[in-house]
Amino acid sequence: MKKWGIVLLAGAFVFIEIFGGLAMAKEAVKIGVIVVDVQGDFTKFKNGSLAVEGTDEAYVKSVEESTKKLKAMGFPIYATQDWHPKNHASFFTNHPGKKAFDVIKLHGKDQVLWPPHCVQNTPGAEILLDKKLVKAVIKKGMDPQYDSYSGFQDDGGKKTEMDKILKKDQIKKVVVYGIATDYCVRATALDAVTAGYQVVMIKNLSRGVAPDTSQKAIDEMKAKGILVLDDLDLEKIKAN
Ligand code: VGL
Ligand code: ZN
Repeated sequence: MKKWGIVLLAGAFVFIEIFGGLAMAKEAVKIGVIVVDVQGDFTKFKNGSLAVEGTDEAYVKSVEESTKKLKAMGFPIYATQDWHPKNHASFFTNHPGKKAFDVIKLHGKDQVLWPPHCVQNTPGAEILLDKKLVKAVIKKGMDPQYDSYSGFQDDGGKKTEMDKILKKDQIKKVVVYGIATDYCVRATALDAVTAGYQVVMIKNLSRGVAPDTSQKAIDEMKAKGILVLDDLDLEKIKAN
C-alpha cells in the first residue's frame, strides 16, 4: 500500500502546483492613486490664477467622489501639490517684458511662462480634497530655478519623495488623474512608467490647459503603454 501513498502524495503536489499557481496569477498587484494638483489656483471653482477649462465645482466634486470610492476599495491615495516660492522661474512676472504664456528657454528647455500660481502658503495652493482621504502629499516645484510638472522629479532631475513613498507602500500600479492633462498629469504618468509602475490614466477626471496639447498628451501616454480610460472603471483598473 506504500505505492498508493506515493501516488497520493504526488497528486497532492500536482494539486498544490496548479491551484497555487492560479492563486499566484490572480494575486492582484498593489494599486495606488495619484491625484495631481487639484488645487485652487488651477480651478474655475476657486477663481484660480491659472484656472483650467472645465474645473468648476462639479468637476472638483466628481474628483472627490471618485477618490473616495478608490480609497474605499483599499487603494492608498497620494496627492501632488504644486508649491512654488514667489520668485519661481515659471512665473512671467519674474521675467521683465514677458507676458503670460510666452515661451522662453530655461536651462536649454522650452519653458511656458505662467501667471503666478500655487505660491507656498497661499489659499490658491490649497488642495481641494478632504485631507482625510490623502495618505501623503508630495510637494513639487520648490526650487525657484526649475519647473516641476512631474510628481516624481523636477526639470533639473531632482527627485521628489514620490518613488520612495510608493516603493515603501509596495505600490506596483498607479491610477493618475487631475490637473492638467497636458502638463502635470502627463509628466507624472510618463515618469511613473519610466520608474517601472503600471499606469492607468482617467480622462474624465482630468482637465487640460488646451485641447490640442491634451490630445497630444493622451496619444503620448497611450504610446508609452499607459491604459487611458474614459472614466472610472474599477474592473479595468483592477485587471492585471
Ligand atoms: C501645472 C502649469 C504650471 C499643472 C503646474 O499642474 O499642470 N501647469 N504648473
Ligand atoms: Zn506650477
